[in-house]
Amino acid sequence: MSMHQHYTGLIERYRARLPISESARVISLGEGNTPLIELQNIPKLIGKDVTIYVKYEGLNPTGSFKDRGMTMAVTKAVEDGSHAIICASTGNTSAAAAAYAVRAGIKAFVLIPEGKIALGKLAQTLMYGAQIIQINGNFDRGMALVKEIVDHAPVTIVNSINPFRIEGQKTAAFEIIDALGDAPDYHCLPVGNAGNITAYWQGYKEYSSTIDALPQVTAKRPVMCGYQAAGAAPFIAGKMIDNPETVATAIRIGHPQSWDFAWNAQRESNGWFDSLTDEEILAAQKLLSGHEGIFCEPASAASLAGALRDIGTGKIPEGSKIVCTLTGNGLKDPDTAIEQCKNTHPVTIAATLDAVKKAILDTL
Ligand code: AN7
Repeated sequence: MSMHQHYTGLIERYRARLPISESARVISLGEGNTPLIELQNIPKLIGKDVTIYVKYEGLNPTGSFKDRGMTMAVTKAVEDGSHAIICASTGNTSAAAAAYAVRAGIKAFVLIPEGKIALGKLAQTLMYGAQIIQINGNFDRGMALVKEIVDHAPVTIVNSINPFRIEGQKTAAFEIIDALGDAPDYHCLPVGNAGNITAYWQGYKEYSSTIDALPQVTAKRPVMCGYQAAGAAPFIAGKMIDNPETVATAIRIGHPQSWDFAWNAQRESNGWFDSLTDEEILAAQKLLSGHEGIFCEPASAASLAGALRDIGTGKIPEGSKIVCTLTGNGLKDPDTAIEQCKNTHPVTIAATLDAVKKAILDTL
């Protein structure tokens, strides 16, 4: 075998487990194959005997897990002869749709809520050259419009109601089993539309049910723990909510599209949904960056915030192996990061050796 195996994306890696035809032109940017990083400092800090891994999806080509679903959705759209895709988005889906569309040579239309998209996501989507349709309404309104517009214009929806999105995203569970040799005990992730929790659960079930192909894998499946922002927590309310609000704009969603699938994942895995305040989410984001060197966006930190709370109360017992998905890169939302560090903003000093020496010695 060559020493220089070239990774060409998750469709090639998991082709046998994906609904993809031999002849399809694969639209890929080398997505997937993201690191599963064991936290070294935070477990000691909280004084608990747990093993926590983070699946760092922020290292995908456009900086979020959406690329996993988008490589499949756009490959399928192109195969079906579509010339344009459309999505509603809180930001990451629009960036991914825009990138894969331009790669494929088709058009992308993205509906985004005005003023509620993190800066990095807007910058990417502009640079990839998508048609941005900014609406005077939130994500849920945009999603409703996208579902209607397909009867009036020749566009393919690439939100996670597109089943190929879920197919692509399930590969994250495959990668975790491949890395650990088995599923973890608990899998924690942020929940917005609930496409991702649906995809992971499908992935865990599919991989653990084919133990012929992978004799080392047992039938173990994780408990699925879904975390929402308190101001945008329909799964905790038990019903859709109309005016979701949270600093974690990625999950500012009140009408999740994968409602039934997500409840199914919760029931089948004996898992749960819970909510975190914006303060708890931001504290977890800072804890992770400041103690492990891993920078995720606010929505992603809901997974760790939830896990740490549930480890603290013993709901997740000591001895457990836990995976938290970090859905998006911290660089996506520089405004929130800088705002969070406003009390540690650097002071400017004279450009002299003395002043720099003093600045260092005062701090050591
Ligand atoms: C960083 O981009 O819905 O529960 O339009 O960007 O599968 O919806 C983003 C969702 C978590 C929630 N973390 O995942 C969009 C969008 C990040 C996200 C979620 C999103 P789902």
